[in-house]
Amino acid sequence: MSITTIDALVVGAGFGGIYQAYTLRELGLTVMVIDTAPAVGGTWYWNRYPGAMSDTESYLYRYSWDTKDLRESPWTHHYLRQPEILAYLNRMVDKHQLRKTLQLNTTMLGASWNDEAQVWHVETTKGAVTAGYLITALGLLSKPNYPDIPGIDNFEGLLTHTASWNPNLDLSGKRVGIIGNGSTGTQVMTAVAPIVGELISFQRHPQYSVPAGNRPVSPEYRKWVNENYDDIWDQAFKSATAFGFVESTRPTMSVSSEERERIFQELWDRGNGFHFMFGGFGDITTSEEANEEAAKFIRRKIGQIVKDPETAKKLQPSDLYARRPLCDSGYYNIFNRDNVKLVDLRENAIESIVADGIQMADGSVHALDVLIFATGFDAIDGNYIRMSITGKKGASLKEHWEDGCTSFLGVAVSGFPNFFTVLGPQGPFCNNPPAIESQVDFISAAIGDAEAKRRVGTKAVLDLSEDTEREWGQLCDRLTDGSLFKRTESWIFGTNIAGKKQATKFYFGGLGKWRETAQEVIQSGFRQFYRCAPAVVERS
Ligand code: FAD
Ligand code: NA7
Repeated sequence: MSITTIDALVVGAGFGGIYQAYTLRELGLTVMVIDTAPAVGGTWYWNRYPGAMSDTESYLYRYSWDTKDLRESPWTHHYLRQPEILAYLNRMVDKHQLRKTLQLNTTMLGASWNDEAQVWHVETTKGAVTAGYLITALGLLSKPNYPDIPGIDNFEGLLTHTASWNPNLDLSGKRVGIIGNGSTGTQVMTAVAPIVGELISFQRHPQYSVPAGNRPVSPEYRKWVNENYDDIWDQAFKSATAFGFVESTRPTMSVSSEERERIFQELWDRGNGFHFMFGGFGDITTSEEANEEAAKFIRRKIGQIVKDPETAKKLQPSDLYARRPLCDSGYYNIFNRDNVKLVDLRENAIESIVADGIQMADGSVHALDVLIFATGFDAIDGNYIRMSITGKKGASLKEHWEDGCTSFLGVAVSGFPNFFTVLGPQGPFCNNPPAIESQVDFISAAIGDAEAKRRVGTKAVLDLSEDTEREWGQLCDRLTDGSLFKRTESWIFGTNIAGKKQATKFYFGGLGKWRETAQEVIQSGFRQFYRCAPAVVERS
């Protein structure tokens, strides 16, 4: 196989890889983007299951820089469905002539840094690539998690994961079982309940979910967004979550119980999970008492929506309301349908998967034609640690991350020169497109700086100092002190995967503060990357 030599190799053709290619090409570099998938889109190519939808308002689930596209291609609803996002990303690729940078159906197998030649040697399924810069945009939720349930291979029906969905799959009239009731599971169930013959939700933990509030975009709303787009993005980039609202600082218990109820009701009627969790009160994820108030409100709603009291009880969580907040388009209502059943795995666990369905601990079998795994992802570092990426000292990234995955700003790792990650570990916990954009802009600014130095004959390799990475990791850890998220099992701290250690996988300081730190690094001339023993500016 041939060796391709280029300036920069970008791995992943989702939101991150596409914009990364765009900015590097603007710097005048030769760029190649590879992806395992046969098409661009990343998340929005793989997750083509019925009901797949972004839970970020549509005007903020896109790039901020192409405002012309916003005005010329109006969206119809407050939330974007998967086909619209996929079409949007394809439009961006075509409009900005990026298709010729793509090499699809190509998987990166591993990479090693050659310190003498100062290049990365990357092995792919289509041959070797030598690149001055290696930028991975492998996705934070892109390695599907298949739970270890005995008998998976015995199933004679159709078994699929939501993250590798064949859009031609027809579920009409079928007996469908689904394991997983997170954001994905609730979306699929809500979408397919009216068309399947029978739907069985095998539920391990019930979930707190609030309405998404999806509705058509009115002409007045659209006019408002068009006229205020710059200010809207400015606010989002300065905020913590970048979800288009000002995060509240009001303590939950500072208002009377009637006022609290009124505020929760207003948030419920407006819709959006992040808005419900962070828009009304400032301590839902840090104070147990406040958390219980929000939890009680949602539990009460479930009790009101679901007619059968036994089913309602099984759907009401009793643990903390402290995972990435869910929102839905009528999830609880589907349990009022005759063809939808709930199996509580805490009462009767799955024993094994058998030829015609799922066998339970009590010996009963649920007969199924289709079994859906909506069991989430080995998030953040999952796609990294399955490859061998070897840095300057010969150690692999997997070894470097043995005690937990760390980075600086979510984009760089010490000892891995000229290597950058988009949405890598310890990046901001927020709406992802603006985080991606901020990180890509930072990465390209760093590469632009190194290239400018190289043009005047200075040897410039971007190699992050160890202290900087350690200090950022310590800051990320400190920012989780008192967080209720940490006490709940989920992908956010990596505890959804059997055998994985809990690790601080996000920077919880907010996107606005992340951007301030990134700006200071840029203004310092990237001194943290040229081995000058800098100090990270602490913000909390
Ligand atoms: P991805 O879109 O995940 O793309 C990564 C690409 O890398 C994939 O195409 C993959 O094939 C490729 N890849 C991985 N490893 C290799 C390899 N070794 N070689 C070659 N290619 C490789 N975020 C939000 O902010 N708001 C939302 O509402 C929201 N909704 C979501 C709904 C679902 C169902 C899911 C799964 C995620 C959602 N997310 C949401 C998160 C979403 O992943 C990000 O918003 C964003 O799409 C990530 O883009 P990305 O380019 O970083 O990664
Ligand atoms: P999540 O949020 O990780 O949810 C996975 C679901 O799968 C959740 O309900 C899990 O139950 C369930 N699960 C996982 N393994 C098992 C086993 N072995 N048995 C039964 N149930 C199991 O993934 P999603 O895809 O829904 O969402 C991920 C993110 O994508 C989301 O936050 C958005 O950002 C988009 P559990 O609750 O752990 O008991």
